[in-house]
Amino acid sequence: MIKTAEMLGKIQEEPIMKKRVLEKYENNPVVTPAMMPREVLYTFNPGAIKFNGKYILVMDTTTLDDIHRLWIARSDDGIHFVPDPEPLPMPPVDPYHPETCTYDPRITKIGDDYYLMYASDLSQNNVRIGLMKTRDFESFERVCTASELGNRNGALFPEKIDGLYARFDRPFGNELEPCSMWMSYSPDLIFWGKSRPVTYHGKPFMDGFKMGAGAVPIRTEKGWLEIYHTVSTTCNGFIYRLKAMLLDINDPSVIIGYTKDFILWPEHEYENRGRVNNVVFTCNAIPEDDGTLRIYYGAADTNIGLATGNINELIELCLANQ
Ligand code: BMA
Repeated sequence: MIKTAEMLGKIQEEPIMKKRVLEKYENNPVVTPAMMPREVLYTFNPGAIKFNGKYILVMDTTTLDDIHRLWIARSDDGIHFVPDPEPLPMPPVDPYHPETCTYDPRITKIGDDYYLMYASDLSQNNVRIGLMKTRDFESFERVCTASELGNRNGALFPEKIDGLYARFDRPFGNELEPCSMWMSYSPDLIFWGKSRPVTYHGKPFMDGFKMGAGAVPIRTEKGWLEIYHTVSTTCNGFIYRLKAMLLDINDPSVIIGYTKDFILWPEHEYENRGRVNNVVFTCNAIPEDDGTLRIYYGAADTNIGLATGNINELIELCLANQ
């Protein structure tokens, strides 16, 4: 039907309902390179957790030598962050497994330990998953040297599944057939195996051109809630956006629902222009006692934004697509 000008006028007068499942903080970004104590190129993709009542971000920070280093920022209110004077003191590596860039840290609390699972690059084609732990966010102990080639987006589950540690990972495919999210298991956090793709109705689940774990999964009464990233291709390159999925509590390789629509996407200048344009990317979401979920996210690989939503609403959205 062709719409007349009068009809269009009426449509425009109707109130526009634009409630989103995730709302971005109005004064985003919460961290920018300009806030750092020394000149850096980018601050992005933070691991995030609450520790002794404070919010901690372990950020990807690119120093002027173009190396990605982990760097902590701390806050009392989750909005005003103060970066440490220096990058995070990395524990030593063994000579067979040197690390150049360390990035995308995901923080998982197990018992009294806070694990940081991160991507470790020696070169573009030599990406591995590293793991270290801390109890105070001042000093860090290496759990294992990143040694498996061609894997990243490691996100450690906060509890064992069937007696084994569990993680999401994203083994590399190639540019034509990039891999999606997988699960792997380990008896000791060093040797990983029993790997299997994350599945939906028995089939490997693929969303977008590439996809991978985002946040460390959160246990809920309805299943593991996972915020993940999905990558679309356009004429001008990739767009990184976020969705959520719900996974079986006893077998998290099984998807029991997911949000059909994007829940977070780049739209503002601080998300659209930077080291890599059009990217929102998360490593941790913090569940609060009142049911709020705080998602800290990297924006255009340059800044850090905050978005909040309600955990139950996200679960309901996932369960709408089973
Ligand atoms: C991914 C990771 C992220 C980055 C994203 C967009 O592969 O390397 O650190 O935010 O690409 O550049």
